[in-house]
Amino acid sequence: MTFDKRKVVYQIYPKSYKDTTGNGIGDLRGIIEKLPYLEELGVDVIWLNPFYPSPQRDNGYDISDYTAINPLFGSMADFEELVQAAKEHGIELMLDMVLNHCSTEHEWFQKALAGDKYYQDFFILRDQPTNWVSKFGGNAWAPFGDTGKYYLHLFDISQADLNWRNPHVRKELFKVVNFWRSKGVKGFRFDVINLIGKDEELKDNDAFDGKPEYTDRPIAHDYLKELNQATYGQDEDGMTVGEMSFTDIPNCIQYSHPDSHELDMVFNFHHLKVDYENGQKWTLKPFDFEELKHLFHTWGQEMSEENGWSALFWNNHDQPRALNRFVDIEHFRKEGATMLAAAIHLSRGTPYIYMGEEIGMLDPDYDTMSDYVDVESLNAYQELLTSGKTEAEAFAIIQAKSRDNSRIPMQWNGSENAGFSKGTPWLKVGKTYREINVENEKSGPIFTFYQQLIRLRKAMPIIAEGSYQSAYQDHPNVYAFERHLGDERLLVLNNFFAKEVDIDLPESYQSGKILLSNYPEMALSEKITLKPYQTLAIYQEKSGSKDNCQ
Ligand code: TEU
Repeated sequence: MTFDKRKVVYQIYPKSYKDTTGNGIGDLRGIIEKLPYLEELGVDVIWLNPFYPSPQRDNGYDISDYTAINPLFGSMADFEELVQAAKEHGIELMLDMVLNHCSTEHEWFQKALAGDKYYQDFFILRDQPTNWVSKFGGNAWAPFGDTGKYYLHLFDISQADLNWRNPHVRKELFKVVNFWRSKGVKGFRFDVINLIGKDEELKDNDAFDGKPEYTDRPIAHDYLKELNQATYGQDEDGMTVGEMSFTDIPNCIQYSHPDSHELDMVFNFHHLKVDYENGQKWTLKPFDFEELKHLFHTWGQEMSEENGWSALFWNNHDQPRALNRFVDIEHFRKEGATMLAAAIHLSRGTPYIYMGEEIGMLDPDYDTMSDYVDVESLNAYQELLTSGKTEAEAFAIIQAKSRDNSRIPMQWNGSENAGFSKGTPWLKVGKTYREINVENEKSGPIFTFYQQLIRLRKAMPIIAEGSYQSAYQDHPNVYAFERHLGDERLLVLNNFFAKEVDIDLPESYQSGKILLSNYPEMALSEKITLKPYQTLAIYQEKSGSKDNCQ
């Protein structure tokens, strides 16, 4: 059975959601406490970032024990209670499975280091490093103890890549997924899962820091089929999503096509690189609307035609807030937040909401480098200085691009520490929490708009199931698409700019019904004007006409 396309996922970064113990770190009981809030929002699934034992070099993506709870976040009893309590609120859990690599503190790596040959074959060891660059900076290989060999770490030096070619490794990892299934978990998010299929022969490659040597290799698809069969493929109503690093459309179709029996859906990141100079993250550039529009149209169209399925998102724990990147927040935070939401929730795919997005949270706007803690940001700052940037220039880049931007504590109210913790938060709260917080925003336009989007998706099959058709492709300011289901049509217009823009409406939509907008009702006619950051969805129940939206 295929997953339910009416479902909406909400992502929680447990470390920053709600601290109930006063240790400054969010915990599982904090999530239990907030389930009524999540039910009110209307979400169906919550994806939790890793909460397993970990030295926290990469905030839990460096796992040292896959089947336990890090005491920082609570106990296994708390987890079991969370699964149960969530169910009572109509919510399922989705866990983060980091199966491409484990922490060098994991017993597998420790045994390997101690000379155990069986466990040495759990890792990717070579006599000579290749020229591949780690995603967190520097060479991707590090000396393996004093053996003279090197181990591969595509991420931090403390995250050793696992050798999926070894069937024992696959068996161990499948056991992990089944362990959590046995706890009642039906959703899984697989971290960088398109990197698991490294070639047997590892070669130097100057292109893209070596990425083509280990990304989207055909064998990754084989491993996913095997994973599917050995674990979640047997579940009736689960949901799986793969995070695909540096990927392409044909592979994503294959990963998510129902006949492939690999995954239900895929994340890709191309649309979040449209403000990168020459594809480089640690640069400053205003976003390129043409590129964004082109990417959305190409992915939307091709995934629709070939029956692939995308996870749709603007924010996650690795990205600065989309509001800071795409919107004039000084003047149009609310309009921008709601427009961005509609552009995704009404499109074809499964929408993901990252905690705080539903209240229009912003980047923290820290004042000094010492407020940042993320390993990637700290490495990047040093590399920027080495490359000749001044401290002020390097800091401005970190401020705009750091992953800490989205990891700041959730803003619950205007009291100290934003109501997140009674202790000292592990990461400083953002500057805006006295105004932007759940207490203030819950009856406001952003939160209620998200509720409406979630409700509409459940009520209207065209939103959950309809095909995707690009519209107004040449419009310089508007990203627009149509959804088709039988005779039904839905046109969604999104003005990405802080100014009014005109649209010529085809006849069939002039008599349509406005399903949703982030501005008060307007009359439909041949020519309409969209206000700054306006989103407008027009529904036509029986479109007899073949009018094109140009
Ligand atoms: O991120 C995958 C990834 O490719 C990152 O390099 C991402 O593009 C980058 O962080 C953006 O700057 C996943 C997790 O989401 C991330 O939190 C982990 O650090 C990473 O895998 C390693 O497990």
